[in-house]
Amino acid sequence: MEGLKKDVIRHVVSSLGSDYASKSAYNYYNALALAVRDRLIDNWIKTQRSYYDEKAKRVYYLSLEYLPGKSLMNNLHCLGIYETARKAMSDLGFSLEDLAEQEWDAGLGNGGLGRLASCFLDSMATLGIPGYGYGIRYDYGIFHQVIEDGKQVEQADNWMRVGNPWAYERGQHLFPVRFFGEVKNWTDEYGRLRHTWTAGDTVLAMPCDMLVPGWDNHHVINMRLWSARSDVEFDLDFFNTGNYLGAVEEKIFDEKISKVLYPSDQIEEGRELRLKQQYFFVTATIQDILRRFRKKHQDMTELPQSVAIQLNDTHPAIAIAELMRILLDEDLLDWEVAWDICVSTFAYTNHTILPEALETWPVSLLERMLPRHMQIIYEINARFLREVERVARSEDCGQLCHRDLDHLKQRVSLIQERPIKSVRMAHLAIIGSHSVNGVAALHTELLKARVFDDFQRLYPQKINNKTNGVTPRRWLWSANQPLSRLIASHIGTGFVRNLDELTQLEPLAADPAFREAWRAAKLENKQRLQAYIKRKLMRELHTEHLFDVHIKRIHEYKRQVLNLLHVVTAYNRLRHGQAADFTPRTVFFGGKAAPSYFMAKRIIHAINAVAATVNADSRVNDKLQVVYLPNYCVSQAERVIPATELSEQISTAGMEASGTGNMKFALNGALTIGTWDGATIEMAQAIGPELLFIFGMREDELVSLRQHGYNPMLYYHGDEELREALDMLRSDAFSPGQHGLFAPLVDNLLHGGDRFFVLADYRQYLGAQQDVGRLYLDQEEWTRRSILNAARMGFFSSDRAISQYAREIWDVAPMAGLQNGKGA
Ligand code: 26V
Repeated sequence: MEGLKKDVIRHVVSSLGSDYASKSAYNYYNALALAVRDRLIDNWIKTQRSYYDEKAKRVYYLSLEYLPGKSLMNNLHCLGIYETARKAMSDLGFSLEDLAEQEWDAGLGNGGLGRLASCFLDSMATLGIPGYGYGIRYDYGIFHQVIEDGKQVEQADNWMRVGNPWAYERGQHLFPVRFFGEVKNWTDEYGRLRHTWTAGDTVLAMPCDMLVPGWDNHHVINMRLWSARSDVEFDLDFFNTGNYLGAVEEKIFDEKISKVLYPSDQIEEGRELRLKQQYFFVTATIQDILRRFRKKHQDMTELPQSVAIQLNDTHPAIAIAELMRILLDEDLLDWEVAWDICVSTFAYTNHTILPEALETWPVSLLERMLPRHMQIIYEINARFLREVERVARSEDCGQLCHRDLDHLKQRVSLIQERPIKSVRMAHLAIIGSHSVNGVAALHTELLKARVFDDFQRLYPQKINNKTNGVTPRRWLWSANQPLSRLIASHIGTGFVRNLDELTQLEPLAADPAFREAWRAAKLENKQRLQAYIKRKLMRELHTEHLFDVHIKRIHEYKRQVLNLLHVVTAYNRLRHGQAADFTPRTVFFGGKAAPSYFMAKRIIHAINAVAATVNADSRVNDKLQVVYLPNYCVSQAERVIPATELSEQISTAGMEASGTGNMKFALNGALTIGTWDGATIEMAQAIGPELLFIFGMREDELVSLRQHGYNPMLYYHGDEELREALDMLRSDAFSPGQHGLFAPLVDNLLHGGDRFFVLADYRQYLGAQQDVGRLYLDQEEWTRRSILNAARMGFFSSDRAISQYAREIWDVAPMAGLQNGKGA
């Protein structure tokens, strides 16, 4: 402890240039972070060296998004120095919790996809897998959300303004990135046609490394994020021509590339700067991968034995064309050889089946920005379609006439003609990869049967499932110390590395003393949340209420509106004196809406309007409260999830690819009210469906309802409570003086076809909520179920997910000597 104290003081003085006697929390947080980083870097260097020494196959996880959140507490826990640090900082006059508050969340992602990437890096580090995360260091992460007059207002998230003590910026290792320009043809000595892309503009990519430690194992992996740097300052001529201001302007223009994260998910916007971000990130990453590979290899055909590249959705899929370009134009390999290398190296994960989220890029834009890549994509397509034709004809399918073949080719082509000629990035990713995986069982089945059914027929082995998981280090151990300590006192700490060990809790569910201790841990977390809400929102929570929580991105398919209709109905019953047996509850909502997503923003407004009305109504507000948590982010989730008793997972069946929040809640002892969707299905199967509150129509039922003509008006006319709730929303009951403010929401349900079947599930949802309220009155039974929920969540560790990727997709093994947590 004395060593850590000395290091912290030294960093306050020599790294931060401050007087250690001026007790600034900001300085002491930064100094502590630097002292922790010192303790990581040796192991990082040793880890990297061991990969070379053991000629380990490396995994590269390519993701445009990461959501690491805060690093301090996680790193202290991984290093096993949390208690030491707590004492050391307390000696220096600080509470560790207060210091941790100084850190800004690294919010370099939108939601589930980015957080999954961060959980996966944690698991690779913990399992000893030789892995790297590659991404972009956005200057501005996901916007900061404030709620003004009930509405979302976006503020810039200048997360690096306060400095980032965790990152190593490597300004001396720059990689060139080219855009535009033209392609020249030439003939090589064997008379073969060759191509050279001569650049237009050049930008530089600078690596910034963030260290990711494993749990108690000395294995530290790297998240390398690229930042755009102009090459203008390296080109003195630019300044010397006398156009100084012009040169500076160009510099600013170039560096725009890594300026900001696109804050929308599920809605594809197709902007030029976004494509630039993708290629910038991809080419820098591929150059870095090949640089490392070429240190030990000359023969490029050995690449798939040494390197596995996982594409996190299609955002980095242009990597397939980039690797082809390098192999063809720089290494001068033949097409077939190059293509084999690519397909064996790449694997692709799909994260959504919503058609509006499937990426396409206009051919005209690609031709201009990446002319050689566009040529390569055309060539990939031509060869692929010939192969499709060959396979289709070789099959003995009598009904396959020419017309069908043409249709098949149109459907699977990399190029779509309408509304504008574009490249389908998912098709490129599928054809260029040896593995295509979905992220939960149902999601994968839907990929096979619907979204990519033609590809499933063409390559029956390619599509596979890897159900998501979450890291127990952050989402149980670090976020929920009261519960973790209780668990550890009965079954030891092995569950942090091997989550299956939680099954040892099962017999304890029958033990009244353990149940009481379990409830006490939950209450402690509820009280912590109460204190936080009081500080931040100046609101007093009732900790005896059932805490009912719905936090995730705001999207129509996630159906926050369904939850809101339940709240309005509960409000009406209470007002009308029809709810004598109502179980008091506080309903929490939290989440960001894409700034351009009108309906999602209006949903936020409606939630806040209902909250204001309900909370101000003294007839009901001792029994029902609604809280909107502004600026939902990773660190807020870490506070809220441990305090949650009821987890809302109520997406339209078939729409939520997996969900990972669902797992975090159950792991922390919340019961789930949910639809038969995403990984919630597998959770119900692992836990026992009777221990969750499952309701609503299933995916196949919705398909047939749609086919037979879904008429939301039938539900409106047939259900008095539903009608009352919708009529109130449409009137000015929650928006005094602003009649019609929420009419778009209601009209969308009643006259816009209710694409996400909110009305169809309303009555069943109410029934399930009634069951929830009733069970909560029986605290012993509630607690028993809560314990069994957590005890059966072992499968949903990201360690299990990553082990499956490693074995079934990447063919990589953990580094020897690290598997049992014995440090190398
Ligand atoms: C799409 C787009 C479209 C263009 C603009 C930027 C952008 C950014 C992200 C996305 C993909 C969103 C897909 C996504 O986040 N899917 C979520 O992935 C989670 C991890 O697999 C999964 O748990 C969620 O169910 C799924 O919605």
